[in-house]
Amino acid sequence: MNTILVVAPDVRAALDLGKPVVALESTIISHGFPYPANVECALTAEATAREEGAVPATIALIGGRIHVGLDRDRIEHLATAPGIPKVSRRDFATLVAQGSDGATTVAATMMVAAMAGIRVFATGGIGGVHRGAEASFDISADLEELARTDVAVVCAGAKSVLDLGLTLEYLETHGVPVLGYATDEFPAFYTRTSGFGVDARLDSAAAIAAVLRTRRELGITGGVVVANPIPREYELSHAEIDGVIETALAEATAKGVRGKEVTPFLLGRIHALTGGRSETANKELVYNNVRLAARIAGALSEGTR
Ligand code: PSU
Ligand code: MN
Repeated sequence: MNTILVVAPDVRAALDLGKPVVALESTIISHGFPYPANVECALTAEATAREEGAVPATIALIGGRIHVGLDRDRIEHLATAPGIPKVSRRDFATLVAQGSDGATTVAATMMVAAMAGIRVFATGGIGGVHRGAEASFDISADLEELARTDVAVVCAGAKSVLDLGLTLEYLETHGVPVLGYATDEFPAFYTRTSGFGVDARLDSAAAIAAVLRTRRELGITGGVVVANPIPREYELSHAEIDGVIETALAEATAKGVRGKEVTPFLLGRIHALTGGRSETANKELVYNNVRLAARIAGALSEGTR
């Protein structure tokens, strides 16, 4: 294990001292954005965590070793090398055993964060129950991981390429709380609203940290979704994004896209169809999530000193 899990020295030092650490994923780098937006997003996300007093730990597989904290060269590699595999729980051991690289999804990043002792993770959007899942059975492994792994995931909700109602039902069944940060509504990634509620509204990072601490005291395991709406100034309108999503979904169906290719395909088409606006929105919501995650990690770390 020690030789497979490579924890960067600054991440190791922060964890040992009980200082705030925020985990970041890498599927967003290899499959979520085109180059060079992916490098910019990854580096700015890390800088944002530091500005807020937390150490960023970007997680990925490099040559079969699980890295917790990446240097710039490795981020560039994940952003530019062709065919980096997308790693979820299912793929993890196979890719490690083969000495492969891999970009970790929310599910795989949660697994690694838990192995390393990191409690808070920031991303853009989580995977969920896809529209038409009653026929395709396409339900993201992110939801199963949230059911089992003790990490809080700060996100801007989920894209409406998914069936958000079914996604929330699934989380409820598996006992995963959806906490709204300063919102009563579950946000839909590009938009602040979705028409669906959250389980509880909490208006400060300290209040969210208190819930995480209480879960631990009570021995309640599993993940927590912290839903943080995109900042108003970067929000897209439902009118602008809904049509694009319908087009992307229709193209995926027409092309017969299946399995782990579905989400990257849809993300790529949305970016291509909306150009710079959705890319800016996507980057900014990530930074906004990193800021909140760093504050939650900070509040947790104050509670333990
Ligand atoms: N949703 C987004 N952006 C993303 C992803 C999802 O808006 O980058 C990525 C995350 O890494 C997430 C993964 O964990 O896609 C989910 O893939 P799937 O639906 O195949 O489980
Ligand atoms: Mn899927």
